[in-house]
Amino acid sequence: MGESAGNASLGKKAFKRSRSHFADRITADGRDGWPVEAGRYRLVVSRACPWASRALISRRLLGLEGALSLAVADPVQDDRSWRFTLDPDGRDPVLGIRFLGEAYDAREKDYPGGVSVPAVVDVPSGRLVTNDYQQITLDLATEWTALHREGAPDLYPERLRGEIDEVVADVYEDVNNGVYRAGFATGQEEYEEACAGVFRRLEQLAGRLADRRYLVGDTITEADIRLFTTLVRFDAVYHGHFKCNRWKLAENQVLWAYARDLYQTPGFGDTVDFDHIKRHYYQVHTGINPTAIVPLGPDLAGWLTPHHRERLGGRPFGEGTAPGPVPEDERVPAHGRP
Ligand SMILES: N[C@@H](CCC(=O)N[C@@H](CS)C(=O)NCC(=O)O)C(=O)O
Repeated sequence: MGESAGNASLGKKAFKRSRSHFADRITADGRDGWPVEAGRYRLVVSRACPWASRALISRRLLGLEGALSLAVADPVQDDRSWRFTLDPDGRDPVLGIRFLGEAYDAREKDYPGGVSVPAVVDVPSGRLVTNDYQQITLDLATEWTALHREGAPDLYPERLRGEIDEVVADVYEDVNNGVYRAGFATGQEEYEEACAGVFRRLEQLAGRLADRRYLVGDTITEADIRLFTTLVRFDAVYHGHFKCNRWKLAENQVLWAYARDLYQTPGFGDTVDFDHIKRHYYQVHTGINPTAIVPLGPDLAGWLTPHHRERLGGRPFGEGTAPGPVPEDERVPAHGRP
């Protein structure tokens, strides 16, 4: 069950994110029955979803577009959850299904949990393999290496894993999930505790990033991907809709520059659709936005302004290189970009 289902049942209980139910892993040795194989799997995302966006970014940075195809769901779910209404006839052209739930059903009939993205589906059988968003990106980085592009960065370097794991645990608790706890709080105290935690952690991260370009080591890693997906949504949805409004990202010099630096790095900003992000949050969470009105702002032009973070040194891709252009059929439409 995802956070929207939590929203639908806003009761007295604190917001709690459920664990992914389908946690099979796609690995080089295929030990769970799902070996890494070019063309076999389809990554289903919503560009609105921060958890799915991690996978979108990793796939681009690692150059897996040709090996792992992509389905983008409509940002606005209906009562059957994620649907492929952006595709001709409302059907995913590869899986042939109208709702992501059909792949969940093919895997486990009458599965009682929610239908969530990201999801990786086995194309030949049409069955869901995994919706384990915490593991999917780690596996793309470490298990799919045979299919990485030439010059792909190491997003989860072995010698830095301890530090990355520590940083992402705090980022998850207070930032990635902290904004949801604030946004879906049903009591003043619960909200204040979560909101204060978000900003306490962001201030600590700003301190860490003041004189270093990236969170861990001197290259882009999994840790940056995970922080970025929350930061890029911050002023557009978390500041207003989730009431995380002590300050805007654009008012924090360090984090705003850090986020712009990543946004302007190939593989990050080119996956982001602000139109999908805003419509999803404001239209789907009617428990906290009953009118479903989508605000006009914020002005997105700032995302493209110079960030000057090169002065801190760092090598975005380490020994590797930047990814090439976005495949034509995956380009984010103009109204979703600054
Ligand atoms: N798979 C995780 C996290 C991923 C997640 O929450 N994704 C959201 C979108 S951002 C989702 O698909 N929620 C289900 C829904 O909205 O129907 C979960 O089960 O909580």
